[in-house]
Parts: sequence; C-alpha cells; structure tokens
Amino acid sequence: MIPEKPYIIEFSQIGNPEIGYLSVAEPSGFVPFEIRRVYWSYYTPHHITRGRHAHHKLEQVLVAVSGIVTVTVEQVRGVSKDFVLNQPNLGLYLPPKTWHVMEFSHNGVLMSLASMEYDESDYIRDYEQFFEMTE
Ligand code: T46
Repeated sequence: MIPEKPYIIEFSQIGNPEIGYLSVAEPSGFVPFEIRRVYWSYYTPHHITRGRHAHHKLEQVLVAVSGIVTVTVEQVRGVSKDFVLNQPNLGLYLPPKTWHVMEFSHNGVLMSLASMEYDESDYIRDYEQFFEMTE
C-alpha cells in the first residue's frame, strides 16, 4: 500500500563521534518501495528554487546528504508544509501527486531514492493542472 502523506524517515546512524557515521537504505529497511533509481542534485544557489512539480506515479525519499534543503510540499486539495532536511540521516518520503519545491543551502546536496526510472511524462510541471487534479 502506498503511504498517503509525506513523512520524515529517520535512518539509523551507525558509528560514533570519534569515527563518524553512516546510514543505509536497503530493501528490508525504511524505504516503502523498491529503489529503481538514485540521483542527486548540488551546486544550486540559495536564491534558486528547484522542483516546482509533482509526479503522477513516482515515489521518492529525499535525503540532504550535505547542507540543508528545505522542501515545501503540497498535496491535492491540501495546504503547503515545509520539511527541513538538516541531518544526513533524515529522509523525506514523497508520495505521488505531491507538489514539491526545494531550496538549498550553499553546500546542499540532495539525493533522491526513486521508485521508477526517469520518465518526463510522469511529471506534472503546470501548477494549474496540479491544482485541478482529483486525488
Ligand atoms: C524531483 C526533484 C526532487 C534526467 O535526465 N534524468 C533524471 O533522472 C532526472 C531526475 C532529471 N533528468 C533531467 C530532466 C531535466 O532536463 O535533468 C534536468 C533537470 O531536471 P528537473 O528540472 O526536473 O530537476 P529538479 O531538481 O527540479 O527536480 C528533480 C527531479 O527531476 C524530480 O523528479 O522530484 O528533483
């Protein structure tokens, strides 16, 4: 069953302050779909916002592996909500049909674990079209 709402996933942190930490996403773990693609975005100036779209079918978990990324989400007929990804062990689950906008700190690197391969026809890039959608 596909989760209905965006939510924060707290990945385990393996390690300690002396040696540092690692976190892992694996099939038996917290990601509620089979990962079919991983991509990451970086060097986005602070005054630029990325995203500004939703997906018809894609599910994702976004992780700010460096820096801080603020993700503003809105669901069909919903209100917008900010999630601040400021620790590399936090993930934000995004269900399909979630409008999302990302703002990066200067050192922000955003990794996405995605449920499908890239398909431009899965994007809803027109906010009016998103707004008119039914759930
Ligand atoms: C999303 C947010 C969180 C590819 O060719 N292959 C890919 O796998 C991806 C993700 C993108 N592209 C191309 C499509 C565009 O020509 O890369 C270009 C930039 O993509 P976009 O403008 O969609 O980038 P963002 O940062 O606004 O959005 C990305 C993902 O595309 C999107 O699925 O949910 O990150």
